[in-house]
Amino acid sequence: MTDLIERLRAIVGDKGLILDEEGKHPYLTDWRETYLGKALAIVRPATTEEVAAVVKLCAAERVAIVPQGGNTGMMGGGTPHEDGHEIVLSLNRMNRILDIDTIGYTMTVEAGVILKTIQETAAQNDRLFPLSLGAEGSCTIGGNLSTNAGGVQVLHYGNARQLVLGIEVVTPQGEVWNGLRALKKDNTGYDLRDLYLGAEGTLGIITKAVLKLWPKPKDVATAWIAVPSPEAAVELLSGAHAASEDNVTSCELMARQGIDFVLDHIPGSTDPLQEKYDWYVLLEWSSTRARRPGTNETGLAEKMEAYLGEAMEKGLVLDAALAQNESQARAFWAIRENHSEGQKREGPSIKHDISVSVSKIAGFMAEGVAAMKKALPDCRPVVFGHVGDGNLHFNCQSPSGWNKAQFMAYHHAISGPVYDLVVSHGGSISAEHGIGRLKVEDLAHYRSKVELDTMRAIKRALDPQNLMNPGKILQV
Ligand code: FAD
Ligand code: 2HG
Ligand code: ZN
Repeated sequence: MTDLIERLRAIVGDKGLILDEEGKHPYLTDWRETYLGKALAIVRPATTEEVAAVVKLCAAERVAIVPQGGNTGMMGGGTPHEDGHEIVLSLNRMNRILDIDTIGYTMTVEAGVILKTIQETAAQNDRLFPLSLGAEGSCTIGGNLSTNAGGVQVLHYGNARQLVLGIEVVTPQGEVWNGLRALKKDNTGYDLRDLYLGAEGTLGIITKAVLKLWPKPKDVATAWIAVPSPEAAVELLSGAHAASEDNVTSCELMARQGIDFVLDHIPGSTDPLQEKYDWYVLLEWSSTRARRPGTNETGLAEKMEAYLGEAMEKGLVLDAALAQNESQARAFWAIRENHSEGQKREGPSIKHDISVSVSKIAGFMAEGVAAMKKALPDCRPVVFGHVGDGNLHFNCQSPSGWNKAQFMAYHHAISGPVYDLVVSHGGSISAEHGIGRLKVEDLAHYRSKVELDTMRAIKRALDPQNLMNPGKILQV
């Protein structure tokens, strides 16, 4: 083993190697602290060539590799196993923006660039990179692409998969595939790019990407809205598409419970409305058309206000606050984006990152809450999410004061009926967080034999030694 470490050191240098237990620790546990693994070393290459050399060495020595970006994943995909035979290959030193092409609306980046840096670089160039999620200050684009991340603007711009043109990948054999093509059209055989996106590091390591950019919005309206029910939220969104002239960029649903956790645990959070309601929507419309000063033309804020007024008359809205400036809009967003942190601070929770078609949300929700309560009457459902995509974080918080072990004893009793219900509504048991380690058995249970056989065939063909993030997504 000393020999392996020395050969790794020869590739990445001292700066690229973490061997002491204290230094390794943050790389060995996931954001939710569900797993605590061990690793021979944390290896941090600085270039694609170094990644390729590390992978070649590991392939020759039959050492498994766990790729890791910002380590914000929810499914334990970036965490090594407990046996300590793997290395963690962190992309966090590959953090350079390589090119921004404002004419062609693309940005080329290394895989370890933090999402927020990409958003800011785009904005400085009067462009938008629309991927946006609560972990954006720490997650990396390589992790976003490897999980096909969603976030809060999917309903307008699509998942991570739709935001990328080309990628560079180091294969499990240590070969470099340069697929960094900035092409919107490219029908040349099997789509290798799409194979690696969402593969959670099980098929290769994404080292670079060419991302798509959009024009930067110039007029944005944001409202925090109390609604009587999830049905009303869905109907409000349905009408908003036309009322906004197809400018709805976010529509997030929240139940009161999640908001209370944020207000209780995140200092500085304040309730935007005076009264308490059961359900809320955070609605945002954005347009690239700037309001011309000195004209009477109506901007998005006025249009939204008029729309919400009509919706109130129809009983779809109970109360609403329209952000008067950017900092108020940011405060609304902070409440939504702090839902995961609020839940974490409150105590143990079981997450169900599910999707059903938008029109089935309301029906599913009533039955789903009943199923959770039947399994554990004192549990506290925490429902929020990207209602415009039919993606709900249909989470379940432990009864007040319970510890993790106590609550996790109910994991299958709670999740089984919820997932059965999702599947019976034609939905998905993982809408955006992937499978990682946490849902390996669920995937095997809920997907058909033909799908699983095809996935296994792909994995075996590309990674015959099963050294690339083994035990994640699939057991082969
Ligand atoms: P990591 O956690 O490091 O890794 C995730 C997976 O990708 C692992 O399997 C890892 O092996 C693999 N991987 C990482 N980098 C590479 C690479 N370069 N090549 C190959 N494989 C790689 N997710 C959403 O989809 N939508 C949300 O709205 C959302 N909100 C979140 C909010 C919070 C507060 C938190 C903590 C997480 C949230 N997530 C969300 C989950 C998470 O942020 C995303 O999955 C994110 O895309 C992971 O990026 P990362 O760099 O942290 O990846
Ligand atoms: C979000 O939408 C994330 O905020 C995290 O996907 C969801 O914590 C969760 O369950
Ligand atoms: Zn989400």
